[in-house]
Amino acid sequence: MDSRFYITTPIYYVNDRPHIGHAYTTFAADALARWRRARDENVLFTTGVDENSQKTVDAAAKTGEDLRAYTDRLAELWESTWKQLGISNTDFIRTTEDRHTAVVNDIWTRIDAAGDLYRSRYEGWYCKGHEAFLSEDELTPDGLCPDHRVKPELVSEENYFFRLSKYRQPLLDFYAAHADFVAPANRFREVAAFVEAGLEDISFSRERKEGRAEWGIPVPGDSHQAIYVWADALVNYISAIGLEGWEEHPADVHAVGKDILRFHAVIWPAMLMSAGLPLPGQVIANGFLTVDGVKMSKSLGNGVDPLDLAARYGGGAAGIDAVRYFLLREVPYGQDGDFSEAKMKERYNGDLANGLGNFAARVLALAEKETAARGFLAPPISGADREFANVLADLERAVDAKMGELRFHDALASVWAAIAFGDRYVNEKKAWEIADDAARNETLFNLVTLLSGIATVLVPFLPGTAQKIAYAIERSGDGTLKARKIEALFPRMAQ
Ligand code: ME8
Repeated sequence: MDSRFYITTPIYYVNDRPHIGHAYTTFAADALARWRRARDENVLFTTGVDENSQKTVDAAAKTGEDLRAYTDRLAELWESTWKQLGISNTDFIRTTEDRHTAVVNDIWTRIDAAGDLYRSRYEGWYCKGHEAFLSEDELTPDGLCPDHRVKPELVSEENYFFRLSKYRQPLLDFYAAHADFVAPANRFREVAAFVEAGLEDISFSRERKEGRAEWGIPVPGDSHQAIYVWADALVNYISAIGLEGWEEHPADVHAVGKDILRFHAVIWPAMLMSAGLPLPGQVIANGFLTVDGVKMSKSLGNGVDPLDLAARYGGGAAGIDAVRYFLLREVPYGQDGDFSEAKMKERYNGDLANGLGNFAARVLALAEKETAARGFLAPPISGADREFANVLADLERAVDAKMGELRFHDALASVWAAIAFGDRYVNEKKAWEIADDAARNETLFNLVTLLSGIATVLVPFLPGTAQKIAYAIERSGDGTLKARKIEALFPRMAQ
């Protein structure tokens, strides 16, 4: 059986630093990657940066840095941010790498050979401030660029066009045969309706002239044109594994935000059909995060830096897990959600410090005492408490089922229900004052088993915390357990 699992995040533009919106998509992909790995699948998980954009040129010009030096610095910033956040990606793609350029050339050549590229005149509104074309619907009602407040110039140039219109029916047939191709389902309906309404061919290149499209991958055989940044960027998913690798096993999941779903669920599959290559298994799209109800944007300067945020919640693995927990627990995947310090603190103190942290601390402190007194905790002779055994088995099943449906928030709610059960169990049994050795041993054995099971299902969500708990519990071949106390997992924060 092919146990490979290939998951990707978008490759992010280097005109900006990572904020928690980018981190959200990346954490969701990371949770899925870790979940698959825990099921012994051989996971390939890629992320990276999209460099061949006019935005890069503009951003570098603003800093006054050399374009190459700026791009290298930003690529390094993105890669090191993911490393510091503990993202388990197995590769990092830059679109200025040779391995990418080579595959982009191959794909372009295949699409051309299929007769799906033709030259035509492109007319559009060119904004000098943006150094980019704006579509009619991006302009203000009186025809101005919304950012620069000037009337863009009507430019007309020859470009290569991709025959996207030809793929309307093949895409609809493909969607009909793959009911899970886009998730959540409501987004799939939007995509299908958009394609149903008809597709227009799209400009796939830009004329290279001074001050425009000088940066980017030249069209094979026509150095006067640069490949449109999206026609270049989407190919990164193949560059990471090579054409043969993709033919053998294309991506299972592309994790993206809702803003770029059409590129991934319409244009990308059409490009692959044209190039005679297999299609990805699924495109999943998260909703948009706002900060205190306002969209994150550079001009507002309200983009929350995920590393700063993690540092404010204790730093290290605990701070990172707190951010991961908040994002995956608070916002049902696919819906828009809001970040605020107040909500984050509430989740942190309520769910992490008082909930998981307190439960782990109680169980491990009691179990350490018992381990110190008797050397170990023995499995109950009477056979485990039925209700207790069911809680763990149900939890594992529930988490698996919910992960499969991308209901991260529900999977976490199930884990917290098991923690609440564990808290009740400690209190009802009064584990700390049971006089009978066998009964006390059984109760503590059960509690440590529950905590250990909770840590296992938390691996995709709170990897650092799961590891700390796992390290505190030692299981021997004969089924006995030893446990030791650990430092507070999530020290309470002042209100
Ligand atoms: O679009 N809430 O890159 P990008 C949730 N280079 N997710 C958010 C978000 C927010 N407020 N802000 C950003 C590009 N994201 C292209 C992609 S892929 C072949 C090329 C996430 O830097 C979300 O996943 O603008 C969104 O789709 C992505 O970042 C856009 O990143």
